[in-house]
Amino acid sequence: MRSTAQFPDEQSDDGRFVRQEDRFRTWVTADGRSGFPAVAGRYHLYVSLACPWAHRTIIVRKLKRLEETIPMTVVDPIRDERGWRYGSHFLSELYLASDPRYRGRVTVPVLWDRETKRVVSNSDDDIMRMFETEFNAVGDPLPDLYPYDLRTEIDALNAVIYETVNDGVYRAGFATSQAAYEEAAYRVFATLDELDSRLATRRYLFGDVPVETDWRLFVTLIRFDPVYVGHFKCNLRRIADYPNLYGYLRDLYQIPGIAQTVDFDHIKRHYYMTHDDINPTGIVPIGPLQYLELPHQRERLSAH
Ligand SMILES: N[C@@H](CCC(=O)N[C@@H](CS)C(=O)NCC(=O)O)C(=O)O
Repeated sequence: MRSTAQFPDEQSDDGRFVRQEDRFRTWVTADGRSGFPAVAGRYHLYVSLACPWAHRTIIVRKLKRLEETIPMTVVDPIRDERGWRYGSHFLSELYLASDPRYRGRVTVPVLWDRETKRVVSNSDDDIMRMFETEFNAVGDPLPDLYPYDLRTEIDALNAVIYETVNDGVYRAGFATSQAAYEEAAYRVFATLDELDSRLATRRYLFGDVPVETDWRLFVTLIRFDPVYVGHFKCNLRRIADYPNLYGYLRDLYQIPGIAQTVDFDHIKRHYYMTHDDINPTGIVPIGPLQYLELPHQRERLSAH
């Protein structure tokens, strides 16, 4: 095994990438019982446009019409050894203000409370859910991205997609042994193959309307051909090679407001220029050409 892991503290002895736990997991609630009531103007979201986990929270903020309620700061796409930065500030300042002993990786997304001046959450899963369910009185109750009667199934599919696809591409890309890489990479494609079949008869993962699982998957699919195929060596197939996943990706991309949340320049520059252990030259590839505006013809799968 080579010793040059991208994140040495998150590497197992057999060369696997084992992601750190989220440190801040307080909840903003509609009724304020947590001490953090869902009111307009109190919270601030810090994101990177490159990061798939942050991207999920940007999409939910947009779909739930929370852009005025929850202002957002976009960090620079390139990190140096001092971490994420915006203007003359570093994201680490927010972490250290909340916990002076914090020694983990400083990650996006971050939901910051302007009143107590601390990080409420650095968990994208939790931030998505808060935006989906707790801000209905100040945002928009529709679309319902976490419908009550589907919650068990949504949670189950989220878990598979997280482990094998969302984090799966990172497990492949950050592996430092051939065995760990192959195991993770094959699992990525096993799940993508299954999802492609599932999407042969359904417009979205759970039927006629997208739910949070679709957006959780979207953020990985949109980065797949430009980044994960090359940079993370997930190259058995491209999304563009999948008959159903490719149309599904275009369908989601063409939903009003979504294309504006996708910044391929930040995405490509971030991955290829920041992970210097896996791309030491920092050269950013010129391709691929993409055709995400092409008709997707998936309306035919809708019941109405
Ligand atoms: N578990 C976090 C994951 C966030 C994460 O890993 N973000 C990456 C960017 S894609 C990051 O900020 N990395 C900072 C670093 O690697 O130092 C979440 O759920 O939000």
